[in-house]
Amino acid sequence: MIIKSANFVGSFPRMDMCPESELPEFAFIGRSNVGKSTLINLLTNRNKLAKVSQTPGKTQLINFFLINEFWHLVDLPGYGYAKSSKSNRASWGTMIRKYLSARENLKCTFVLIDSRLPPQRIDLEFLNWMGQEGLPFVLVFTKADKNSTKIVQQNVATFRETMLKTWEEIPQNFITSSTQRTGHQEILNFIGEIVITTAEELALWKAQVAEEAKNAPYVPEGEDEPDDVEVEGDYDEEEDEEEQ
Ligand SMILES: Nc1nc2c(ncn2[C@@H]2O[C@H](COP(=O)(O)OP(=O)(O)O)[C@@H](O)[C@H]2O)c(=O)[nH]1
Ligand SMILES: [Mg+2]
Repeated sequence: MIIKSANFVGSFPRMDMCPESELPEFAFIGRSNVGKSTLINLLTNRNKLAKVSQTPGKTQLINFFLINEFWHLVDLPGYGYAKSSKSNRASWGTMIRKYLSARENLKCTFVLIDSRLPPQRIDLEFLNWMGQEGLPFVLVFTKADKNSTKIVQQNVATFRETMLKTWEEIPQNFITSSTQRTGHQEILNFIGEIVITTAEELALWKAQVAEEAKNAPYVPEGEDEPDDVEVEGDYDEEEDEEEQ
């Protein structure tokens, strides 16, 4: 997928304040400083779309971006910043859990993992919660340029092995570097495949609506139009009302 447009939609403090939408949505989350903002900038090819933060853990907002006018990229606040207060962390948990488990158009969450580190408890706990909730996610190992390919591969393997102690299978993973500008195209292609499916479904649905409109009963000019003509997509509601 090629990014033709990327626009900031807004920042929202709570799930129920997020814009209502049927567009496919993809969320990005990870520990503070894992490289989330940097990755979002790399993905969208915009230098300052997501602020590369100097004060990790400070932003506690859900940030929405509209990509190619057709899908939402959602930048979730980072977790596990040591200096954030207990109450801060608790409200982070509630807000994020609500968004992740209740957002119906959320297609997949990208969970970012620092490729330099051995498996971190906070990441594993978060992933276990995602698993318990049955929420779809993939892993992104960031900052791959900080070590040799061999060490990165070893760390990825260790992470997967650790997960396999409690998981039957693990979703796929991506490896990214902002300095080498690698890994982002694979992520975009992954998103593209899901979005295209949805686009096809949308086109099909539109064709169906057009077909139904074409087959609607002919109404001679001057006569009262039945309520359900020319009200695209409202047929079910109208029928329901008649049955009552
Ligand atoms: N070398 C290298 N540094 C990175 C990479 N990704 C992020 N960083 C750096 O890591 C720091 C934290 O990145 P940021 O995107 O602000 O992390 P966030 O808190 O998860 O949004 C910044 O200094 C980035 O420049 C990467 O792939 N390679
Ligand atoms: Mg950030």
